Amino acid sequence: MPEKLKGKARGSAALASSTLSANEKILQECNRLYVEETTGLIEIAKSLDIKLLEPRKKITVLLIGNHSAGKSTFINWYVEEHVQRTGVAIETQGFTIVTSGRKRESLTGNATMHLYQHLKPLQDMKGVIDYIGTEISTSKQKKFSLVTFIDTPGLVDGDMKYPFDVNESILWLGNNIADLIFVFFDPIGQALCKRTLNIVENLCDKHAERMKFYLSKADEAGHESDRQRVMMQIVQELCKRPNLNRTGFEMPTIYVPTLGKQSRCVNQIEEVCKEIEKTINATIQNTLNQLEKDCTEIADAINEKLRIDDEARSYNLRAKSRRCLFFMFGLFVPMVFLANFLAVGLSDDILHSTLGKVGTANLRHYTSPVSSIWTAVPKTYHWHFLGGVAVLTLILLLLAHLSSKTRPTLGRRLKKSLLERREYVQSKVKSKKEALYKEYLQQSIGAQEM
Ligand SMILES: Nc1nc2c(ncn2[C@@H]2O[C@H](COP(=O)(O)OP(=O)(O)OP(=O)(O)O)[C@@H](O)[C@H]2O)c(=O)[nH]1
Ligand SMILES: [Mg+2]
Repeated sequence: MPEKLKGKARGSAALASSTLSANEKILQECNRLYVEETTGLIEIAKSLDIKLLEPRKKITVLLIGNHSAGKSTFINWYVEEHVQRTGVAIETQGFTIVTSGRKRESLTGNATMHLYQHLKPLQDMKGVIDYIGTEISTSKQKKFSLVTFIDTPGLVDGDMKYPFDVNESILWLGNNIADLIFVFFDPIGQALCKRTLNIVENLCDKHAERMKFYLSKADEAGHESDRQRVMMQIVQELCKRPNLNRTGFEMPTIYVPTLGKQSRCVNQIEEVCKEIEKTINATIQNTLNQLEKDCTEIADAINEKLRIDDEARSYNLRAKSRRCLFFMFGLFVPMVFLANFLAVGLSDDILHSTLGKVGTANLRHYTSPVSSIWTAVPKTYHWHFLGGVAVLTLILLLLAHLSSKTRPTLGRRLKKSLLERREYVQSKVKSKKEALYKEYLQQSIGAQEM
C-alpha cells in the first residue's frame, strides 16, 4: 500500500477507535483476546482440549409480544432511525436483527447466517431462513452500539398461519441467544393472546431473570382508571399461569414519546433504557470475570500437563534403572557359572597361557563360591540346578524387558511452547484484564478515587 494511503487507513482506524465508547472498547478487546489467530485463548484452550466460547461484543435484546404491540416502533425510537416497518397491519412477519455497523445495509437470511454463525440452529427450522434478515444501522444513539435487537413477528391467536414454527423459533432465541427478553403487552389489541402467554410462560420457566414485561402504547390506554383496569386484567391473566404467578410482578407503562400524542400518563420508557444499560454493565463484568476464569483454567491445564510430564520423566528414569539392574543380573548369573565352568574345566596350561598365573589364581578364587554351590548340590540334581539357573536368567531378562516400557513425555519444543503460553495467559492476559477492569470502573468511580 502506498505510504499516503497507509497513513489514511491508519488515520481512519484511529478515528474509528477514538469514537468507540470505553465499554465498546473493553468488549472488543476481550473478544480480540479470544479470537486472535495464534495467541487467541480459544485456540490455546483447544490445544488443551478445553472448549471456550467467544465472548460477544454486544448484548442481545429479544422483543416479543402481540401483533401491533409497538415492538418495531420501540426499536426505531431507540435507534432513532426508521429501520423497521411499523403500522397497524401485521408488519413484522419474520425475524429482524437490528444492529449497529459502519454502513446502512439490509442482509438476507443467508447473509445473516454467515454473519451470526451462532444462529445456525435456526436454519434447521423449516422456513425460518426465508423469514430472517438483518438491518445494519449506523446509528450511535443511546447504547445502540452495544445492543443487538431481535424483532419478532407479532403474535396472534386463531387462524393466522405462520410460514414457520413461530413458537419454536422464538423459544430457541429466548433460551439460547437473548440476554434480555422484553414482552410488550398493549392495551388495545389482543393483550391476552394465548400464544404470547404460552411462549412467555415457557420462557419464564427457565429464564425468569431475563424477562421484563411492559405495558406498551400506554398513551392509548385512555384515562388513568382505564389503564389500571387493563393492567389488572393482564396481570391477572398472567398470574393464572402457575409459572408466572410470582409476587411483585412489575409492568412499567411505556409509550414512544415521539409519536406526538399528548398524554398525562407516566412514561417509564427510560426504565427500558436503564434495563439495557444494566445488562450491558453486567455483561462487561461477566466477560472480564470469565476472562480471568478462562486464563486460570488454561494455566491449570498447562500445569497439569507439565506435572504429568514430570511424573512420566521420573517414572521413565526409575524404569531405566530397573531395566539396567535386571539386565545386569540376568547376564551376571550365567557369566559367573560360565567363568566357574572354565576355571574348573580347563587345564592349567591353557589358563596360564591366556590369563597368566595371577589371572588364573584370581579367577579360581572369585568363582570358588560357585564351586561350593556345586558341591552342596547332590550330583543327581546338577542338571536340574543348571535348568534353574537358566530359568532365573530368563526371568531376569524378561523383567528387564518389561521394565523397559516407558511413558510418553513432551518434546522439548512442545514443553517450551506450553511454558510460553502459561506465561502469556498468566501475566500478559491477566494484566490486560486488570487494565480493562480499571478502565471500566473509572467510568463510574473516577480516576482519582482508584
Ligand atoms: N400511540 C402510540 N402508538 C404506538 C406506540 N408504539 C407503536 N404505536 C403504533 O402502533 C402501531 C403498531 O406498531 P408496530 O411497531 O408496527 O407494532 P409491532 O409490535 O411491531 O407489530 P407487528 O410487527 O405487527 O407485530 C403503529 O401504527 C405504531 O405507530 C406508542 O407508544 N403509542
Ligand atoms: Mg413489528
